[in-house]
Amino acid sequence: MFCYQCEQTVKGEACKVVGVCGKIHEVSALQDLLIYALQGLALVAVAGREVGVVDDEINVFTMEGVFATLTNVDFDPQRFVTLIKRAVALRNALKPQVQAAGGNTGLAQEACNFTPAVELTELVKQGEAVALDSDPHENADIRSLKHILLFGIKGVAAYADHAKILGQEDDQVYAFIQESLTNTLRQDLDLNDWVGLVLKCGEINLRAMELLDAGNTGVYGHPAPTEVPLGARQGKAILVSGHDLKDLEILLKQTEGQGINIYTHGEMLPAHGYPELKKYPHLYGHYGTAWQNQGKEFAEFPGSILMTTNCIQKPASSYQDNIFTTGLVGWPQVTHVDDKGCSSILDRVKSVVGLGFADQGKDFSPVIKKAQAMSGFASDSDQGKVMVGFARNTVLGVADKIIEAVKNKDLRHFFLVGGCDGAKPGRNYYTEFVEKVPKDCVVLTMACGKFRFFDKNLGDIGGIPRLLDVGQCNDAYSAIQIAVALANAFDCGVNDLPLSMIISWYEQKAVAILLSLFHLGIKNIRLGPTLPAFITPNVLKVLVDNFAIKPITTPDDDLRAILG
Ligand code: SF4
Ligand code: SF3
Repeated sequence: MFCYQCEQTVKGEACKVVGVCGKIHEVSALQDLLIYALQGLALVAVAGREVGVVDDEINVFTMEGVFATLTNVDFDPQRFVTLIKRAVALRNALKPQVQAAGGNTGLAQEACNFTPAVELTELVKQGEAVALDSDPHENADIRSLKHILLFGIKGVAAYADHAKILGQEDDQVYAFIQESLTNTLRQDLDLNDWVGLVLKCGEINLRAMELLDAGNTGVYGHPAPTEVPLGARQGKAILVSGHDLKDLEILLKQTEGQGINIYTHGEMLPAHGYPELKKYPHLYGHYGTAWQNQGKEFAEFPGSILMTTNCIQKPASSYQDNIFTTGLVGWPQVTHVDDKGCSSILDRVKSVVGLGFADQGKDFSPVIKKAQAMSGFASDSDQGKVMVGFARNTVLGVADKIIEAVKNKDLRHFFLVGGCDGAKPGRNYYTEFVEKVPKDCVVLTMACGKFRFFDKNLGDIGGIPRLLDVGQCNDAYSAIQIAVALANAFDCGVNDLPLSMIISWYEQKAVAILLSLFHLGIKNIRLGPTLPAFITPNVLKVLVDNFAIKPITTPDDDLRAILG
């Protein structure tokens, strides 16, 4: 195997034997083969688009297939076998339609003609042949940019999938994912072409995040400042982790009046700020911290656990029977709650005729039954509270106050300290950084990296809290909108604001967000804990020359460099 798509890759180079994330060689090969099968499907889909043949099912399938290969989403080999075979079946069914419409289906390309093997071991061999390092003669810089694009569209696919679940779609996002898959097969593009495609990925990702923002706020309302208890309430309990607000809503509806308290974990924390979610009195509080601590935290939770989307880790035997997956997330031998009987097309029809996308056919009764059979919390416990709900609507609602504080020099600087958390010790940088931020500065945060400091009381500046939780990584659009609105208010560019971005990355959604920031021309981002293994020195030079991106150093040095 050869996988280097995330930050924790072995020795900062690549996972070659087994993934640090727990991905085994077999799954890695099947993921590579799925991407290859999707490239073949995309070749036909792109040719179809040229002659007006656009297939909704293929658009959504391609997006979901790409998302399934994102770090910590799906570790189940059988599900990848199903996806590979489905990709080829869809490709074969589309070809004659495209041909009938006069399209050139690119029949000469191997990816268009590949037939998946019947046996798993043979499929794995097919996957090995198309691994990311399978062409030893490929120019290293071209490969770097090609893989930035591939990993970028994994992030785009993740955001677009979340948006689609909430009824928000834009065909240009599907088209870009398909075009990018076909472009990653091309040998005729030069470095400039690749840089252009990578920046275009940032632009499309911004659109995907905008759709998701519209989905989240359209369905659940704008997040409002909300106190979230970190302790427990006596009684039966279910823990929901991942990023999917729709799954949480379905579960809240299906547990109403049953005496079960619902707790959020990891990136589900911001759910408490949404009016249409916090109205459920049994959405009680938040339990635990970021994804990499789930082994300990899930083992200690006295109820069932629902894992929506990334980031799942190998479940310990102590809780393997208590954890359930849904959506695109999967782990072998873990019970999966799917949405059988409700195809994407049916979703769309329901939505159009006003039936909404009420529950997508999901039935969480196995999760609920397990919670009822478990002990739950024996007593109430108070472990403090945190505040959430400082997304764009709330922050911009007090823009006047913020502008006045900046003009009066009461508020010197904003720091956006956000991004992914992870297991490496170097990530203590982010805790220390926030602790050392001077008292006349505000910290905006988002995504799971905030669990390094989310429960710190930083006080306020004239009523403006010094720690503002904008939301999940899925809410990066909200943070960008805050920055753009402040720039407009001060009649300057985002780069001229007293704002510094201190970003932590782990998986490919963060790659897509970085590309969006580059697309917007945002400079001087400090990135850590380490730079991606898939960026070559020459590509890094392009990024440094154009965007002045820099690695984090120490909190003291970085603060001194920023504030003088
Ligand atoms: Fe390694 Fe990350 Fe790939 Fe997992 S996703 S195999 S940890 S590089
Ligand atoms: Fe975190 Fe996975 Fe990236 Fe959503 S939960 S930010 S790592």
